[in-house]
Amino acid sequence: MLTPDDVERYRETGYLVVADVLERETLAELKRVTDEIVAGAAGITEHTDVLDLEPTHTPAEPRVRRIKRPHLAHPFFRDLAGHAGIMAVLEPLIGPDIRLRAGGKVNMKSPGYGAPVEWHQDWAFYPHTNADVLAVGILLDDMTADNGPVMFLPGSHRGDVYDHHSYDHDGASPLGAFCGAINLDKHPIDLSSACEVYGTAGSITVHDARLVHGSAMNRSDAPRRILFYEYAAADAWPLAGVESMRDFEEFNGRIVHGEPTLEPRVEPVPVRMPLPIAKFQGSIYENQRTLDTSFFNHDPDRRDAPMMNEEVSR
Ligand SMILES: O=C(O)CCC(=O)C(=O)O
Repeated sequence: MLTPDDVERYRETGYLVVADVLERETLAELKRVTDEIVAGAAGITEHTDVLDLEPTHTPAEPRVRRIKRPHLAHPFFRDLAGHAGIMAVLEPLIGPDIRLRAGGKVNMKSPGYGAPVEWHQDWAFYPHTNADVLAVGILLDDMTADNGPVMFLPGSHRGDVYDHHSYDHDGASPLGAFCGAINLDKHPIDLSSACEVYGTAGSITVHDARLVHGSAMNRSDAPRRILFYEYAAADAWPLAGVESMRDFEEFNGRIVHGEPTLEPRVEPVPVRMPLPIAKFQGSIYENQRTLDTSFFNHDPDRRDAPMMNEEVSR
């Protein structure tokens, strides 16, 4: 259960870490199911609907970057999305009626090469009719200073929605194309107060969909796997084109707590649509390939170099 101070801190900073939310057996099962799905990467050459691969993946030496839409990949993940401990944390933040988003992922961040994620706001991918939208990160491993912890920029959820478009690749329209990462050339945001977040396996992070966040490559010997579920208040509806509602049964089938509604709550939230769609599809890592200037070092062969590329570190 969150205290009123926890809720206040969440409203102020845009994120929280809650320790030991998963029971020991649930965490063990989460790791087992994750390993089982990742084992499916042996022998494959291309990304699939379930697995997103590191650029250095080979069929003989499989390297998985992400399990996509885990709630569709295994019934365990669908059940875990409604975990009573997670719901107890979310209810004071976004109310009792809660829908799981159609996305979600397990970001694998394997030892030695697990990929960075460039700075972004989830809201840029999926704006809704109101701001009661957030993501929960369930730690499969201890997250430490060494294994590519998530970094959050406190308070940034109350500011602008930044440009997540790139402009200089072949065939880009005058509006550019969505690239899933903040254009730091256009918005030289002060990232010096960004906080690395640590926690033990079985703990959860919670962050507001508008919070600026990212993470560096995992250069350590320890894995850093996080299962991210994205949730919205049942009356926060995805804006047209962001998520299909044509299969309304499926849409409402993702209510994990409380009741669905036919009356979206519409509030004056800032919106930039993630359109035209990103040139590379399938995952945030693919979307971010067309970012004009990357912030993080993406080269596992240079893992002793600074984690932020020198020419852009500010
Ligand atoms: O895995 C991480 O470090 C951050 C992930 C993230 O923000 C995302 O995949 O949207």
